[in-house]
Amino acid sequence: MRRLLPEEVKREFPIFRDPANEGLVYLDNAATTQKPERVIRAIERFYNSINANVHRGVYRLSVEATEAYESSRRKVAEFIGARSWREVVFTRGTTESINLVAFAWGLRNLRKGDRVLLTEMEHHSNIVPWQIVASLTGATVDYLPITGDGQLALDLLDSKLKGAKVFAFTGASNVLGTLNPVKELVKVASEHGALTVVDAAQYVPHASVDVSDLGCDFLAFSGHKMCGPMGIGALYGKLELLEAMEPYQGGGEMIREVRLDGSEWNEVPWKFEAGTPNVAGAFGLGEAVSYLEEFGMEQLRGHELKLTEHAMELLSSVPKLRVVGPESPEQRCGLVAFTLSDIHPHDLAEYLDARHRIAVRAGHHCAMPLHSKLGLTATTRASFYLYNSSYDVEVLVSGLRNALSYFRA
Ligand code: 7TS
Repeated sequence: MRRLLPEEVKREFPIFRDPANEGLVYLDNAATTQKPERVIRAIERFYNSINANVHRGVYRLSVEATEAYESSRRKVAEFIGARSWREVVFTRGTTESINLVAFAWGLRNLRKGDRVLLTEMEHHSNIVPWQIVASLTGATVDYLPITGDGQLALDLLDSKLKGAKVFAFTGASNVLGTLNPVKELVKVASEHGALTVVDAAQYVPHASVDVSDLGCDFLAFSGHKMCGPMGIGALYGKLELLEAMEPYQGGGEMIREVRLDGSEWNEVPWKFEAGTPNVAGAFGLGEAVSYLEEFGMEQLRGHELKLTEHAMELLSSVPKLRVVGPESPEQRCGLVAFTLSDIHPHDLAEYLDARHRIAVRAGHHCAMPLHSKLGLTATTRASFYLYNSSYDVEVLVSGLRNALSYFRA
C-alpha cells in the first residue's frame, strides 16, 4: 500500500504542473476530479496502439480492444465488490445509470398508484428520471425528509416505506456532505419489499464500497469523479434483476438475433450497452481504479476526513459563516458547503478565483429542492480529494476572511 502524501500525489497530475495553472487550489472535486498522468496515458495508449471496435472483429486489434474494455469491467466489478463482472453495465455516468433503472425497470414495473420514495437531499439526476417515469406510469413520487442538521429523518423511514415500490437515495449528499447509512437503509427498504437504488456518485469515489455487503439492488456512479475520464460510469445491478429486465435502448451490440419480425437480446451486461461503447473511457476508468487502489479507499477516506475536520474547525472561526449539513466530520464525506454573510455565492466564488486562484463551486449544485428546504438559493462548496492538503484548506479560509473585508460584509 502506498502512503498518501498529497504534495507527492499532486505532482502526478499534469494539470497542476501546467504553468498556466500555477498556484491553483482545486476544491471542486465533487463536480469532477483531476486526472493523473497514468489515466491520461492509458487513454492515449488506447488510441495510439489498441483502437478498434469491440466484440466484432476477429482480427488481433479488435480482440485487444475487447480485452481492454472487458478487463476494465472486471476491475470495476472487483472494486465495488460485485459477485460477477456481469453485474456491471458501462454507462455515461451516474445520470445515465439512474435513467437506465428508472426507464428499463420503472416503466415496466410501476403502475398507477405505486409509490417511488426518494429523499429531500437528492441530486436532480435522482429526482427527474423518477418524475418522468411517474408521469408516464401514474406512479407518485414521495420524499423522505431531512432533519435540521442535514441527516435523513430515519424515524419516518418505516412509515414512508409502507407500500413503496422503489427507494432511491444518495449514498452521500453533494451539498450537505451527509454520509447516509446505506446498509441500514437497504435493509429496511428490502424488508418493505422496495427495490433499492443507490446514487453513489459521491460515495464510490470516497469510500470503500462493497455492493454484496450493502445488499442494494442497483448502485450508480461516475468515472470522472474518481480520477477517471468523463463520459464513462457504471450501473451495478443484481444479476437476476438485470436478467429479468428489458433493454433500455436498442441497436447494435445489445442483440443476439435480429429478424424483420422481432429480435432477441444479448446477454447481460451487453443487453444494456447498445451501440459502440466508450471503450477508451472504460479503459481509462480501469486505470483510475488501479490508481486509487495503490492507496486504498480506507486511507483515502482517512485523508478526506482529516481535511474535513481541519476545514470545519477553521471555518467555525470565520465570522458570519454558516456551514450546512452535519456538524460532525465523521458523518460527512469530504466536502463542506456554506454561506458567508450576505455575499452571493457566485460573487464569492468569482472573488476566490480572481484573487486567490481557488476553484470552488457556487450555486444550487443540481439540488434545488434541497436548497429550498434549507431556505437558500445557493451555497459555496469546497470538496476535497487525494491531492488536496491542509494548506489548501488554510488558503481557502484566509481567502474567505479577505472576502469579508473586500465585500464589506
Ligand atoms: N448524484 C450526485 C449525488 C452527484 O453529486 C452528481 C454530480 C450526480 C448524481 C450526477 O453525476 P453525473 O456524473 O452523471 O453528472 N454532482 C455534481 C456536483 O455536485 N457538481 O457538479 C456535478
